[in-house]
Amino acid sequence: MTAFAQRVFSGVQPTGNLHLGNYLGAIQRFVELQSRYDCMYCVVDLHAITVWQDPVDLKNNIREVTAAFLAAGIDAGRHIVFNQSRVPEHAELAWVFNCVARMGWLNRMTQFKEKAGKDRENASVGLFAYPALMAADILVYRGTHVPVGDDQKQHLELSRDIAQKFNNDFAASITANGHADGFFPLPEPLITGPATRVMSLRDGSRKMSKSDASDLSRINLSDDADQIATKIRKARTDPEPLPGEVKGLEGRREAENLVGIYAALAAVSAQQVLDEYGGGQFSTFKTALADLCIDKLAPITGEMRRLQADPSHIDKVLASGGERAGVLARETMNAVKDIVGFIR
Ligand code: AQP
Repeated sequence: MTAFAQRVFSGVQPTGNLHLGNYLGAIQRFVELQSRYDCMYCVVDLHAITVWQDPVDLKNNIREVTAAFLAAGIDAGRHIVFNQSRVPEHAELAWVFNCVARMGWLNRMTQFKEKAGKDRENASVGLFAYPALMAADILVYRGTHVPVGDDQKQHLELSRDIAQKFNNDFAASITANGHADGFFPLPEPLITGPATRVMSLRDGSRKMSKSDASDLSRINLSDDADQIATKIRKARTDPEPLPGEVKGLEGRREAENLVGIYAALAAVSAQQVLDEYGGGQFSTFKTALADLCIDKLAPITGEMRRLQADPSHIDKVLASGGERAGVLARETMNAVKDIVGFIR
């Protein structure tokens, strides 16, 4: 198997209401990985339109995600920040992958089932084929590591299956075209830390999500200090005090979620949080959590607002990132065309 250069790729959908789950599960970790890898962080606008997006809102949301990347500390000079639709090779490779992936594989995707709900007949074809596009996003750069929240684990496994099947199906052609066998790496998910699945503040059985109808269910990256404090104060809990040991959080989803959020924001373990707050009332812990959350998010949200006030700067960052990404994507896509048997 070829030794692949290590490259991180990940994306965030510009679908509005960017929240604390997106930050802790993805963006904060994107920032950490910059010192160890070459990274590509993408605003995945092609994914966004798998469900209806108002065109004016979409433009604003693309800029909002880009601003969040930059405000959180992603260095768009050293790494690559861009929006997906600028690089047509994502869609081009996705088509090839649509022809590699099997219906049975996509039929098993739980996110499609959840998002399409009972009205499957009315869901877009794009929503169904979404994981093949996600595989293309990563593999068009031959990405090796993909930091994501826990909800994306199944899609990542599918990306690996697609890469593996492509490598097997075209093994002879891959070698004949001068590549060592195994044209695509099998990308590894990076799902670590105490907040890989941040749950709704109103219902500990559902993940915090952009599309939840209740704004109280999530902390938006656009919320101010008062909104954050109110949402944490109103967060659902149970009547018991916090336990002293992590084991005591079992079956107490809301408590576990708030402790996980605190741990991720403070960069400590859940046990360390319980060492400090175990045995105490939720009200005390919630006040400390609200203060911590405001403390950590305020510089980021403030910087986001500053950046969003100058859309032309954000657009320049995306244009430059798109150009650099395009060079890499074209190289892969040309090789894929040769391997598949297209004439170019
Ligand atoms: N609740 C979460 N906890 C931890 N990580 C999360 N992510 C999303 N929600 C949580 C991670 O954030 C990254 C970007 O996600 P996305 O915007 O591409 O898509 P999503 O998972 O569909 O986000 P939402 O907020 O849940 O949107 P809707 O409501 O549209 O379904 C990914 O790495 C994701 O794992």
